[in-house]
Amino acid sequence: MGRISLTRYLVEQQREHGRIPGELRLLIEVVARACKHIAIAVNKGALGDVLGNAGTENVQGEIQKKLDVIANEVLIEANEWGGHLAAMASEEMDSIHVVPNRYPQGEYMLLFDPLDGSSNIDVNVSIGTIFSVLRKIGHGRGVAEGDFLQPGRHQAAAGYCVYGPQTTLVLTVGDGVAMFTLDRETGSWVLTQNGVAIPEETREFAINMSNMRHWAPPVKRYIDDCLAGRDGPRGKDFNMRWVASMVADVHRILTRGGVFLYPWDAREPDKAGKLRLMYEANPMAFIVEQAGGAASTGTERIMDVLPNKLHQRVPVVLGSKNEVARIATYHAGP
Ligand code: P6P
Repeated sequence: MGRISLTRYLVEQQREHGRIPGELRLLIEVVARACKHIAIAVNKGALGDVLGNAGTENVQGEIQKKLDVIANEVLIEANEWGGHLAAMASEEMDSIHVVPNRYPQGEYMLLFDPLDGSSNIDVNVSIGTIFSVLRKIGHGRGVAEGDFLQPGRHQAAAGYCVYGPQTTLVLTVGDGVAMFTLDRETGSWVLTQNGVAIPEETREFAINMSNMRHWAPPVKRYIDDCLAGRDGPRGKDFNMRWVASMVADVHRILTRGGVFLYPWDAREPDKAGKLRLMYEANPMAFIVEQAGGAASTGTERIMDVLPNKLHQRVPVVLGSKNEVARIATYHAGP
């Protein structure tokens, strides 16, 4: 396959399928360029002043890493002047960031986790940026937080960039999933996989096992059955992976199948789970479904969840379709 750049892919998608209007193409290219800048900062590591804590907390009450703040600023500055966005929302910001009046506003709204998995930054394990694109509802410059509270099935696009052994951008606009690898010599994103398909069956699960005693019974029973292996109810042995970086775990599942679980647990019973719906679960659910997988809370499709808060959390079960379906039956059972 001759080298196809991200720009050519987007132009040809628009020409052949009409799914990427000019403003959305500009948005995706701007986000992709911002991810390149974040990749440069991430790759500096100890050589740049980018490791360690920023000395601040985010809306989640989490200590911010310097790279959390840097990545957030890169995405805000890259996207606010182009005229393609009306507003942005970020895991790292309490409230939405409306495009300043000095710039034209566009028809899209961008949500992102600027640097997911930041607990892995200082130990040199893959991390990533996750983004979700919604269409602005209503007209005029007024944008409120409530305009963001749309179910995931309304997303116009979603993607992530994984900063790992390769820097890879994964994208869907609702017509399958494409992967682009950063060619550092030319600085361009090159199409390296198109029509990504997650195997429907798997023998690999991803969950933080240290929380086992806090899980609800359906999750405990599901994992126990996997651990029982070929002599147990599943009749086959399972492998386990947990990177503690959602982007890395999801990328592995897109590449070779598997199921990822971050369920509700009793450590913080008032919270629905750890992961956030609007800029982690929804974009990853869109990507996984577009690759033939499934994404559920355990009891309902993630992309059907009606949001009521910008930073709300949700239990997440996603990956190989048949395994996600099985886990849903454990939740539906006695
Ligand atoms: P734990 C990273 O902080 C994150 O939000 C996801 O990327 C990851 O899957 C999860 O939390 C890891 O959580 O409790 O295993 O550290």
